[in-house]
Amino acid sequence: MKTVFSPRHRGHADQLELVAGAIVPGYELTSRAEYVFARIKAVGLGTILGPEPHDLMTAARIHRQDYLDFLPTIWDRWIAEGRDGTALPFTWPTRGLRGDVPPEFIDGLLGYYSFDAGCGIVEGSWDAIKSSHDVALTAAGLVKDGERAAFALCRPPGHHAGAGFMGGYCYINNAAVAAQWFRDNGAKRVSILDVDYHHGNGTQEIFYSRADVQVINLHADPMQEYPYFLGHANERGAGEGEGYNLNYPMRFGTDWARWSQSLEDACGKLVTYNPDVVVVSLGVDTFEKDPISKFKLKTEDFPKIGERIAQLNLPTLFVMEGGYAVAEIGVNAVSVLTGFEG
Ligand code: SP5
Ligand code: ZN
Repeated sequence: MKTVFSPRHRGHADQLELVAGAIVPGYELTSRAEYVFARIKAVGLGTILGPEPHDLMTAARIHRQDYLDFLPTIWDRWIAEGRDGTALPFTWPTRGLRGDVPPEFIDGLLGYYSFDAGCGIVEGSWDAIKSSHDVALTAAGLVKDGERAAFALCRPPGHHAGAGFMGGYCYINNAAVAAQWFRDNGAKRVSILDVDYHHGNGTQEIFYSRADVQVINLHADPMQEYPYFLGHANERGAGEGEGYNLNYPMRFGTDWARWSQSLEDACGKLVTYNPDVVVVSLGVDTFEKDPISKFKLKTEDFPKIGERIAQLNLPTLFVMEGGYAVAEIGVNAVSVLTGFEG
């Protein structure tokens, strides 16, 4: 399997985040992608390519244009105020406040275009975000051109980013852009299978009213876990999209026996939908030793995820999402891919 990777992710570094009552070094470290990259080389997974530059036309079909216009300007606006460090929001338009009027000032804009303080921006962040987007579209192109599968080693990740907001370490929704690109390039139906520990709230929001992209999420129950405010089982899509959004929330402590039941059910629904291509939002933060997660998947379980997805016998794009136990993330992510290859 070919991998697409960009060293430009390294510009998104040393960003801070707000978690558990403290501003701390972000869990979404540059070393994450480097461990996966090193493991791909170590096991000889296949050729590693750099991304081709892509414009943001496809991204603009799933993200709001004003949001896409704002992202590249954040750091300069922050610096213009005499700030340094990490650009972070601290005020959000929740219920009872206006969510339809973007303020003029950077602090207001950061809150307007986000849902948490997990998306810090530093000087090199936009270039890394853009490179991650390019990685996803370049890997999608490989699948369209006939590869059975490809791996987009995206960093930063994307599945928490919605049409008009960042959050959860995600800025552009790489998997959603890739799914839209497949639709615009001949695929009639696309399934997104999100196996990250956290609910892919952004992906769900983007496609919620659409029947042409099926969104399936396996994740920690939002009653217990981030992102808390989306991901319940009764969210099944709206309008034409009714029935094309599927959520499998699971409780803290979920192990392979339980998790794989959800995967099995999800795969059945996916086969019934009969997509032309599958986009896998590949988070490996379901791992038992993940520092921010509470599922119990073991290293030996990750190849089985790949094996099951391979049985779908469909063109497949893997898009890197979360996973934070840095030493093991490379082994676990690449194990999904080698499991897929059989
Ligand atoms: C892409 C992705 O996996 N994003 C995840 C964002 C999670 N942000 C909230 C993290 C909360 C961590 N709380 C536990 C702290 C352990 N000391
Ligand atoms: Zn996650």
